Amino acid sequence: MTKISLPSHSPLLTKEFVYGVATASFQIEGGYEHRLPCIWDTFCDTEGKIADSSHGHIACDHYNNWQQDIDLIASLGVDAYRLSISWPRVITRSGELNPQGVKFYTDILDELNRRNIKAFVTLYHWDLPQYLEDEGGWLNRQTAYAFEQYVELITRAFGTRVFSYATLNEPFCSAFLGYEIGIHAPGLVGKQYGKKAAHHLLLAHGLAMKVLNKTSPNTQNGIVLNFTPAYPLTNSQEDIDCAKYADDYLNQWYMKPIMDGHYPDIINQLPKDHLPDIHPGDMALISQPIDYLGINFYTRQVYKAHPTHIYEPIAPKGPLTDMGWEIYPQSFTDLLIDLHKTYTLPPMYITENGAAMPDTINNGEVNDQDRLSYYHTHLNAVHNATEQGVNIIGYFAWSLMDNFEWAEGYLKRFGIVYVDYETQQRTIKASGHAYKALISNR
Ligand code: NCW
Repeated sequence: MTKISLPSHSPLLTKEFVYGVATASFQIEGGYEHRLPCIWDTFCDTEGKIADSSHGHIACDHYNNWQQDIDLIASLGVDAYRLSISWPRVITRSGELNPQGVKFYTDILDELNRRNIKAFVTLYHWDLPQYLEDEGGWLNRQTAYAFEQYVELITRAFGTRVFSYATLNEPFCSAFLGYEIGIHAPGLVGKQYGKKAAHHLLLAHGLAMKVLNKTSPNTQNGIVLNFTPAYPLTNSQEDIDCAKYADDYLNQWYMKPIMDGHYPDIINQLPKDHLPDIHPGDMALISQPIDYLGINFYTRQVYKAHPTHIYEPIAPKGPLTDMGWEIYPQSFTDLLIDLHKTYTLPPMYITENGAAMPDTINNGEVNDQDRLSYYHTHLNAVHNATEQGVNIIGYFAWSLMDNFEWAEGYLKRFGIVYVDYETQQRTIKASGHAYKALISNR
């Protein structure tokens, strides 16, 4: 396969449909000495947490290479670039703006605007300032108010440079992976933490939406959630109940409060010490209207009832990506249709979709047929959902380029552009060329 193709009548082939590429600050920037430490610096310094014992001090050195990287983005012909702001780069220890950090981003935003590339700015993609973690991080309600202040300051500083804001990226990952099973920063383990952290993250989202309505009423403002659809292994009631529980615990826990103003009913089954600390007015803040919903999709999980582990998925059968994640595009269509049936949805962007694959570079070329085919089947899965009335208005490939893949370090490559970390040379992969062709042939 050399091409990503879609049915000729597809809404994904109209000029209005937004195509973009996405990155996140900690994963690409480096420029470590020009910002405050964050929880991922500390996590990387903790033995045994990162597969290759690496860190984010240099990463793709985007801090120094951002101009060439914008050339690269422009050369792909995309309509939009989704980036995140490093909170510890733009805010000082005393909570004021750091002018040098702000300039780094305003220069990038100005350059994107000059080239007519829409800037989709994520305000939090996991790099919490370490000084806030020292006060309890997302277990401390005050962190939500610190986020509110940061959002107020940074969005005023950005003025009219931005097209769209996302408050948070994947609060599931911050709360569950970071504060419940400990495989992401800050690495806490305990069921008594996960839902408490989740609530403060959602509160931070609600507070930030209120700020954005005031400081940036003309941008599209929303949130980015990840979904890993849960399927029962068999039609037995036990397996169906198990998958439903997992879906409520892992996916709908973040969606339902935003859309419906309350947590899934399984909240009534949780032991008291696992419960979030909900104050009067919190759920109203959390469920304020959003202009759009960002959906990140990678894979599904299959569940079999188990006497003790209520939401332990079974090991996936192939085909798998290099992350060990099952490639199952039908579940992308199923997910979008389910959401459409369950909620009254705003327009949606696919804010991330893509695959890590074991790439090799040969004679200056990366022939990543497996990733190319992932994009082909998943874009068609999105198309199939639009046929059933789901309103998807854009799609972002994760990721623009290979980068620091969190607990996997530099071992997993998600880019449509290959990065040689020794030389910082970028090479567009076959998938990147195919993505470019899809966009320009619309
Ligand atoms: S780990 C994760 N990611 C990857 C990361 O690079 C990016 O920053 C994130 O936004 C790629 O996209 C997101 N997300 C976790 C998704 C959970 C999938 C669960 C699979 C379980 C088998």
